[in-house]
Amino acid sequence: MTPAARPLGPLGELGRREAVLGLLGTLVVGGAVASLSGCASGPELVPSDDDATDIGAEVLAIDNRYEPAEVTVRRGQAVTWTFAGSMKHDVVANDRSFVSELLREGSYTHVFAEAGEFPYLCSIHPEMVGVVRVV
Ligand SMILES: [Cu+2]
Repeated sequence: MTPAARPLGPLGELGRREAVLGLLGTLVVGGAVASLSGCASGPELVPSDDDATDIGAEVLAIDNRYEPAEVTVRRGQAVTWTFAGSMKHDVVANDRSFVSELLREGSYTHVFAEAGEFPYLCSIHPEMVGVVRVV
């Protein structure tokens, strides 16, 4: 029995953890909290541009693919994804510039203001991938 060692052991451990947290806390905790909440609730949603009128391409999100998987639109045009099939899907841009809810029906529209190539996927079916090319 070492009465002094028992309380000091865990306290010493705690002290070390606190020291590490103290050093890294400001750098790490914010990012960790952000990624944890991102994990719990999915990526932060980008509202659908439902009032867009210049729809350059329409994509069907159906089990388990985007049809067509590649579309090209002009800068300023929108892409509308329509959800169908038996499972929920979403569209999540790799750069998070557009992120829909998980939907079984309905649609999601995003206006592309910048030229470029915007790959995306379904957050729960990583094999579902597509790309929007904006020219
Ligand atoms: Cu999916």
